Formats: sequence, C-alpha cells, structure tokens
Amino acid sequence: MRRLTRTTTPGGALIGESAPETAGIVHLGLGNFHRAHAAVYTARALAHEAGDWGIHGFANRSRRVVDALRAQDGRYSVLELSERGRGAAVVDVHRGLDVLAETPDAFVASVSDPARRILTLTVSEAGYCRSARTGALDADLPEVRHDLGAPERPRSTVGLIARGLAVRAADGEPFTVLSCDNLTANGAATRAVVTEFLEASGASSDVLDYVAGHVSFPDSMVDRIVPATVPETIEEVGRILGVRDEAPVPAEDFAMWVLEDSFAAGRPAWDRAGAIFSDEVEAYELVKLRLLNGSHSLIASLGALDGRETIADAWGEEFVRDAVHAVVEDDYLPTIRLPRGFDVAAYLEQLSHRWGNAPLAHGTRQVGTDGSVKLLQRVPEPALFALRRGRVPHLLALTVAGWICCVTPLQGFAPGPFADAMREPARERIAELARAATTPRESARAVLGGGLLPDALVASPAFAGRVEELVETIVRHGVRAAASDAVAA
Ligand code: CS2
Repeated sequence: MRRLTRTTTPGGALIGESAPETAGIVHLGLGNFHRAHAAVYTARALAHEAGDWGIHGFANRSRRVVDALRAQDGRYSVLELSERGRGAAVVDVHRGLDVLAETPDAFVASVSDPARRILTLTVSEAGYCRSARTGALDADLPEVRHDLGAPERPRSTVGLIARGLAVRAADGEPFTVLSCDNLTANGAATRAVVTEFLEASGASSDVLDYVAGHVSFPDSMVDRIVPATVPETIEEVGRILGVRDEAPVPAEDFAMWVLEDSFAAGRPAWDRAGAIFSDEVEAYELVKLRLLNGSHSLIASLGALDGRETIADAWGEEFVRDAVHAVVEDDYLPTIRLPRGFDVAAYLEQLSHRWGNAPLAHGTRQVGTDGSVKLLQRVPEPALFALRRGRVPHLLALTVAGWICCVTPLQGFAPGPFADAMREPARERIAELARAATTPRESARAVLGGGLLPDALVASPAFAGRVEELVETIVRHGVRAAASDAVAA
C-alpha cells in the first residue's frame, strides 16, 4: 500500500485547505491529543479564513512521530470512532517538525522568531513543573534546578518557554502562549510558572516587563477523548483511505474548545471551526475538569481494579455508574458555578454516551496513567470545598483510594494487569514511602503523608481517615464493596 503523502492523499479526505507555508504557530507536544484537537481546529479555520497559521510542531522526545510525519509531508489522519460509525480524514497543517530534546535551540529560535505569533502547549499536567504541595514552580525538580542555574541552556518545559520569551523580548513583538492542557485556569497558571521562573533565574526587568505587557496567556478549556494509536488504527485507516499512515490518531466524534479571546498578536479563525470564545472559560474548565476528568479518574481506577480493560467496559458495570453518579451529584456539582445557559442534564447525558463509546476502546490504563499529577487538578479543591462545609466527600476519598490501590505495592493485594500497566511518575517514590508499612491502612497513610497531595487536604483527619479506610476495604473485600460503602455513606 502506498504511503500517505501530499501526492497520495485521496480526493475528498483532506480537512480544510492546504495550510500556508508560513508557521505563525509554534506547538510543543506532538502527541495524539494535539493532532486530533488544536491541529484539526486550525486546519478547519484555515479553510474558512486564510492566514499564516501553519504549525511548527515540536515533539517532546519522540523521534518516531516526527520521522513518520516528515515521511508523510506533515500529513496524518484522524480516525473517528463511535457507535454511529467510523470515518477517516487527513489533516495538513504542520510546517516544520522537530524533536525538542534533540534540538532545544531550534525551539528557542522558533519561539523568538517574529513570524511566530502563538505558542500552543500540550505538555500534560506534569509539564508545568508545579509543586504538588503548593502549586508554585517546583524549584526542587532536578531539571528546574538545573535551568535556574543555567537559564540559557534550559531542559525543562518552563525553562525553555522562558528562554524563548527572553530572546523574543529583544524585538518586543507581541506574542501569545496558549496552554491546551487540563489545568484549572491554565492560562494564568502558565503565566505564573513562567514569571516565577524568570524572576528566580534573575531575568532583567526588560524581559519581565515584556512578558507582563506584551505576552498574553489566554485561558482555554480543551476537550476530546483521544486514545493511543494501536496497530488496528493503522490497518483501519488503510482500509478506509487506501493509503498507509504510520501516525494516525483515533478519536471520538466529539470535540470542544472554549477560549478566552485574549491574543496579543492575532489568531486563526478558530471560532469559524467551532471553537467558542467566552468570558466564562473558567466555569467551562471546572465543569470539564470535574464532571468529565474527575469522574474519568474514578472510572479508570474502579474499572482497572475490577479487571476492565476499557472505559466503556467499566462504564457497563452498574457499580461504576452508581459511584460516578454519586461523585457528580454529591461532590462535584455543588462546587461548580455553571456557565450561563449551560444545560447540565444534557451534558451529563452526553458524557454517558462518550464514556460508553466501545469502538473507541479507551484504556483504563491510559486514563489511570500519571494519576498523581492528574488528581491534583481534579480532587483537592472540590474535596476541600466539602470539608470546609463540614461534609466528608466520600466519593473523592474513593477516587484517591482507588488510585493508591492501583499504584502502591500493598501486601497480599494484586491490583491486576490494567492497574499494573498505568504509568505513574511517582511509582518509585510511592513504593519507598510504603516500604515500612505492615497494613493497607499504614500504606495509605504513608502515601498520603508523602507530599504528593496538597498539605491542606491530607491534614484533614476526616478525609485522610476515610481514604485509609477505603483502601483497607478494597484490599480486604474488593473494589465493589468499597464503592458501595462510599455510595451508601
Ligand atoms: C482523561 C483525559 O486521561 C485522562 O486523564 O481524563 O485525557 C480526557 O480523555 C480528556 O481530557 C478529554 O478531553
């Protein structure tokens, strides 16, 4: 089968028109989410309104995806999977593809190039180098410590962005840094870590003034469920399009993007591609981070501990649905001020279909991956909200207990293959914390006390005690017993 390239793209399969040769956008993080979300919105926007909005994409580390895309003239397909059907389309918007870890100077040069006007980021929660305990820049992370001592040779994401902006400050051209990650107030959070880094590394007042006055950091809520690519993705795209694509992205047939319209140097007509510009982005973010992502974490750990490989399989279990309904009603909804005119019943109904999307085959291991960093955005604030009102958020305690059981070695307990397969950046640290414990409760206590969650939350005896109790129930009586205990409480 011929390889997908500019000359072999089947007629009618291209999303948008060919993008211009000029890249007004630099992007960091070439993973599946970017390729199925912002890149698609940008390609579609260009079909409505021309502009210099090609994308210079940097993968963090992976040469594989960059090599595959280069061999395909930057093109790749998105394979939409749902109960309603399957379809594939080709995206062509990347102009320039590099690997950050190999050519950090090229990234700094791209950010400081006056032709670039926006830097978009999909670097995951961990990329922002924030302390779990305080939320500020974590100067104890080895790569941040390195960069603070050598800000001209940075390695961390934050150090690299700061360096690019510091070089750009010489010309003073306005610029926008747009986080497309699942963080609360992701724009303000990005501005905060970059500014903290610049201050701590001794940046000049010219640079600080430039960033404060000429660089905007809009907030955005991003949403599309995008599983990992598997060999079947490549086979299916081949069947549908008749060409071989080595970098296709499977995705659900739903996408949402809500942005604050604060772009210092212009932007593509993303609104014409379906994005929503709103002055209520934070409300949309909280709806999404809590109702979708928070519940997702709970589905993933309950499902994995129950031996379910996919989110759809887990969602098929009544005990999982009961737990999710309870976490939404009792622990998340009371903490959210809904955007004006927002139909929450319709949103929840739609979530139920999205989680139940069996053809998508979204793995519980994938959603459970990076649990320690993801949970920070999902659980502590709503949990503290309840505790301040004298209520124990039982289902949030279950969310933390489920994560602990997936990633902590607990005597006499096997969490199963899907939990074992979850990548957890703190796994070693967690094992170390729990080493001396002799009971599940002691293990849970040791993990809670290990600085992975905010101090204010673990200092609550009601919350910590409930997590310990639920960990013990999972180990002794199984995850179903723990879930029904938490729902009944
Ligand atoms: C998921 C998200 O892996 C996870 O933690 O909750 O990746 C989720 O699928 C997306 O945020 C959906 O927009």
